[in-house]
Amino acid sequence: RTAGELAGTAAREAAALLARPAPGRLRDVVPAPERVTPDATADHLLAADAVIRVSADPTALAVAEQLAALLRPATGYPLPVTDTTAPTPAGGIALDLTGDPDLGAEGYRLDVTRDGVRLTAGTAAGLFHGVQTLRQLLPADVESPTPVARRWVLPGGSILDRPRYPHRGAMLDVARHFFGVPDVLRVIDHLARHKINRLHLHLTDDQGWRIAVDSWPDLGTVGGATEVGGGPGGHYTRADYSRIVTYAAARHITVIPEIDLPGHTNAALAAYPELSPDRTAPPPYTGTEVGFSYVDPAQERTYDFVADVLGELAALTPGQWLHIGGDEAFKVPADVYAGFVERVQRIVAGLGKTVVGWHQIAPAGHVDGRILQWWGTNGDDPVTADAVRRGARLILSPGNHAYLDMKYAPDTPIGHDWAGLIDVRRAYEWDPATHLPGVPAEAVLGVEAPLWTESVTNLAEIEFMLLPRLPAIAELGWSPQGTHDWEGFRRRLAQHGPRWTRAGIAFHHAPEVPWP
Ligand code: TNX
Repeated sequence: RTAGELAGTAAREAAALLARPAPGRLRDVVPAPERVTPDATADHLLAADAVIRVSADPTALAVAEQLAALLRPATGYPLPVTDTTAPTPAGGIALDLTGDPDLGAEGYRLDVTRDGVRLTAGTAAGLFHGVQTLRQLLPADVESPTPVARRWVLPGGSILDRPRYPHRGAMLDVARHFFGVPDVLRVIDHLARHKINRLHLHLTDDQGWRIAVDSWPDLGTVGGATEVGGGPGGHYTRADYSRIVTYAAARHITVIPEIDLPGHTNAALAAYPELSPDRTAPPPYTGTEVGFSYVDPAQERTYDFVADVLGELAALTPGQWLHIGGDEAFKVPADVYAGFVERVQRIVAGLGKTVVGWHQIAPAGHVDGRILQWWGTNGDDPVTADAVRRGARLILSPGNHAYLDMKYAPDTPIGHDWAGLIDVRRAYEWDPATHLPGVPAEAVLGVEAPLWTESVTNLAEIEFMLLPRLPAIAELGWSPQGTHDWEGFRRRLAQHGPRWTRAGIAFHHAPEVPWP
């Protein structure tokens, strides 16, 4: 569908919603919290003069300001933030950072009573995730950018919540089509809503190089000047990239940048023919084939290039991880490929970062802490299982469940189907702990939903492919296995359609979800 048609659908949904607002329920949270204890006698009416009180800590204060900024537009309430512990009028929201060590690095506790609302956590990240829950418990109108005159009631009871996995990621391919900073920031907002804590940026591929590198300046200016279909492409300046990283960090999301090596490098070769095996610049590539390009693993200059690029990127990236790609280098013989990956892994380790790579890097030797991102469609993968025995850990992105570039159904206007069709149920119905036979559950760090963008050209199309499948993957990463239940999930998910519509977010009205 075109953006116009999606917007039309959105407008109709908005009208329907205004006619019959749905009551909020403590269980309608996605991803499902670990423990929910409703108390129907304890609903809380947010007062127009409510105050947000917060522990005197700058990171907690930042979360309190974010909460106020979320609630002010729709409520029209002033919601002043104060770190004073002095008694304030009843009916406020308290954010308490002194919380219980059991809540871990990202957990929180939410108590809603008639007299007030209290969020408790041991970390600012925990408070932030609790704020996302609070937001989902208010009526969908809370997503309105302008004031709505109504009562703002939170369902009474308490929630205790902690993530199942430390890695809950989404990947955006900004190489096949380039997306500017505002689009990426908006995607980050969508991740934050669902308690996703990693944004993997696929920054380079055959069709474009998207990050400025001072020591190899033509990578961005020449390598970035194309994209699939022949559009103008683009690249991030260092300042652009830092803006993305900072915006994500403020939402407790770590950016994991990927430089795909040694294959998927046509854009780099077009900018620097000296990296190419025949020292000749290939023409810019705007098609969608894979596996034809590679940087020459047989010359030292290539490793200078890798060290310079990863060195600059490491310096710009506060997070712990650098993703080195490694997929589909079909033209590089297996032994040469393994040697190349081992050298690149050592470069990353030397920069003090942890290596992430697509699971094709499995045959290479182990380096401390390395993480494989598994994107297969058949869980019977002895090579990956062997790398795990040698110490690797896994992020699971099974192509036939988590690939958000797959079509929902045969008539989905964009997307691929090489890994099958992925409707919401298929995105949801798998278990990360047991998906790969021969891999112990402890080796799984979490899940990630990649969005490849050969066929995705604008923000509306990104949102259409992301929603409502991203919440399914987010729930697999966050919620305890015991909450896993398709019927419950689709009912909870349905309550989010009106929220997205209210926020002006395009999404796919998947037929298997009972949208209100
Ligand atoms: C495979 S998944 C690729 C990408 C494509 C994607 C399309 C992976 C590591 N490599 O280069 O964009 O399929 O679905």
